[in-house]
Amino acid sequence: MTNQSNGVKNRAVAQWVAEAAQLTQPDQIVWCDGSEEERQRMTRDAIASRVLIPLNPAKRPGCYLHRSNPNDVARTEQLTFVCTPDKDGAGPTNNWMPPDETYAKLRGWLNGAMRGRTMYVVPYVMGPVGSPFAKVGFELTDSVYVALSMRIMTRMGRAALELLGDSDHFNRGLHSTLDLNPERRLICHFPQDNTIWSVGSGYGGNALLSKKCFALRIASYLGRTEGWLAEHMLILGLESPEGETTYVAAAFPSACGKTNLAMLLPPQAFKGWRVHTIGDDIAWLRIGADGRLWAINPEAGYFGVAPGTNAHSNPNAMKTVQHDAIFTNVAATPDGDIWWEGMGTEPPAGLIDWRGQKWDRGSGQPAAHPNSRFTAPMTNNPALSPKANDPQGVPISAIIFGGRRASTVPLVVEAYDWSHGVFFGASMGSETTAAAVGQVGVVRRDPMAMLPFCGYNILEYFGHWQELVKRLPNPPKIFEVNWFRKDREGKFLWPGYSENMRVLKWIVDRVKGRVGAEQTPIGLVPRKEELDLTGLEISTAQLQQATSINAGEWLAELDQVEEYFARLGAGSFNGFEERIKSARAALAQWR
Ligand code: OXD
Ligand code: MN
Repeated sequence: MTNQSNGVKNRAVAQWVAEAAQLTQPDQIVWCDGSEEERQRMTRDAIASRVLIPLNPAKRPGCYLHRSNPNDVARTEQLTFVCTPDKDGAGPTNNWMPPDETYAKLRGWLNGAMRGRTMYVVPYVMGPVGSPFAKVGFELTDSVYVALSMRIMTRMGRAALELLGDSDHFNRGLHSTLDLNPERRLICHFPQDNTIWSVGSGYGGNALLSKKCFALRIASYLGRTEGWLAEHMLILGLESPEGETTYVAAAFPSACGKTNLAMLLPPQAFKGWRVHTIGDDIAWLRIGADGRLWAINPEAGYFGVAPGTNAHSNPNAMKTVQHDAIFTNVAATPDGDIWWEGMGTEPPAGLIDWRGQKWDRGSGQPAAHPNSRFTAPMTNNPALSPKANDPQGVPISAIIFGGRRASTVPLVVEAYDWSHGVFFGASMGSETTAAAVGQVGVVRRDPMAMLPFCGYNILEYFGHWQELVKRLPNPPKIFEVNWFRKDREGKFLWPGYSENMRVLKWIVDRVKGRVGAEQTPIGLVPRKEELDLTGLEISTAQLQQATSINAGEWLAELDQVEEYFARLGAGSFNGFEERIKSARAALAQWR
C-alpha cells in the first residue's frame, strides 16, 4: 500500500487514518492538498475510470457529467441512523441503533472494502478559514467523484490541516461505496464521537459527508452542546437602492427552491435592489457580542437541483453552472452539453437520458432524473455576497420558514414573537419531493425543515430554540411563507421566483418598522396595499386567495399539528398546546 502521508504531523489524524486503512485495506492512500495540480490528476483518473464524462469545453469549460447507479439517486432517510448511547438521545424522529452494535456491523461490511481501490483522505474546513464558526472535518472515501465534489463544496485541502494544528477536535468521516448494494447501505452518525460512517451509497446527501451528515446532523448536536444552531437554511442579503443591506435566513425542505431564492434576481420594477447570496442550503448561527444572531454558510459550493432551473427561475444559477461544474444524472446532448426538464429549451434530437440510454421522447419518462444535480463553486455565482467569506458572518434580521403547500398556508405571515415563530417552525409541513427516496407530493410535517437532519432529540431541539432567545437580546423576527398555494383548478396563485422579492421587501420593511400588517388568528399578514406590487399583474381575487387565512382549513391544520406533536410527545411542550388553543379560539371568531 502506498501512502504519501508521512509528513502529516497531527497524531490523532495519522492514527485514525491508519486504523481506517487497516480495516478497509485500500491499495493506496492519497492525501488531498486541494491544489490545482491535484484536481487535474484526480479528474484524469475519474475520466479514465468512466466516473466522469467530460463535457464540450467550448460549451461548458471545466464541466463533467457523472451518472450514478440508478438505485442510488437520492437521500435514503430510512437507511440514515443517529447512533446515540440511548434511543432517547436520537429522539422520536430519527432512526436509532446502539453505537457499539452499529460500529461492529459496519466494521464487518468495511472489512477489506477498499481492496483494489484508492482511499482519498479529504481534509476540509466548514466555514471561512479563521472564523470563530469554522470547524474541521476529514472524509476518507473510496470515491473519486466524492473527493472532487468535496473540493467544490468545501474549503478542502492543506488549509484544514493547518487550521487543525495538533488538535484532535475534527469530524471523522469514513465513506465507502462498497458495491452500491441497497441491502448494504447505511448512513450512520455518532454525535458523541463526532464521527460519521457512510457505506453503500455515492449520492451527494449520503456521501458528501461535510453536508447533511456533518454540517447539519453532527453540527446540530454540537450546536446544542455549545450553544448555537446548525440549520437547513439559505442566507441572503437584500440591498436597497439606498445601499442598506438586510440579511435573512430561510428554511425550506429539500427541493422547495432554496437555491432559487438565495440567488434571486429582483423583478424589473425593483430597480436598484439587489440580492446577495451567502449560502443556499445550510446556516450556522451564533449569538454575537452585540446580542444579535450572526450567520455563516459553512459550505463553499452549491449542490442544487437541476430540473426546473432556467433563465427565468434562476438566471444566476444558469451562469453558475456555465463552467467548472459537475452534473449528476442530467441528460446529455449529442454535442457534449447537458439538458434537463424545465431548462426552458426544447429537448434536442439524439438526447441521452440520465441512465446513458437514448431518450425516447414518447416514453413519458424524464430525460434527466427529477433529483439530478449540479455541483458548482460559490465563486461562480454572479450574485455571491462580498460577505460570503467574512469570518464574522452576517447579522440576521429575519428568519423565514417555508414549505410547499397547495392550500392553507398564506403567502406570508409574521409571528408575534420568537416563541410564536418557534411554533411556526416546529409545526410546518411540506409536500415531499424527489430529493429523498419515497412517495412524492404528500404533506409531511417537517419541523424547521430539519426532520431528516436534526442529529439529536427533536424535543430537545425545540427546547434549544426556545432557550436560545434568553441569551439573544435582539432576536430576528420570524415569518412563514408559502409560494406554492394553488387555486381550485390546481394553478399556482402566486407567480413565485423573482416576484418573491415583493415578499422579501415586506419582510425587510416589517423588520425596520416601515410597513403595517393585519392581525389574524395565525399571525400578522400584509394587507394588499402593504405589499409592493408595482409592475405585477395579479388580480385582487388571486392575491386575496394567496394571502387569505381560511378558518376551516386552519382548524383542520391545527388538528394535524396537534396530532403530530402528540405523536412526538411534544403535546404539552413549551406552550405549543396553548398556541393551538388560542388560535382555535380566534379562528372561531374569524370572518
Ligand atoms: C439537499 C437536500 O441536497 O436537502 O440540499 O436534499
Ligand atoms: Mn438541503
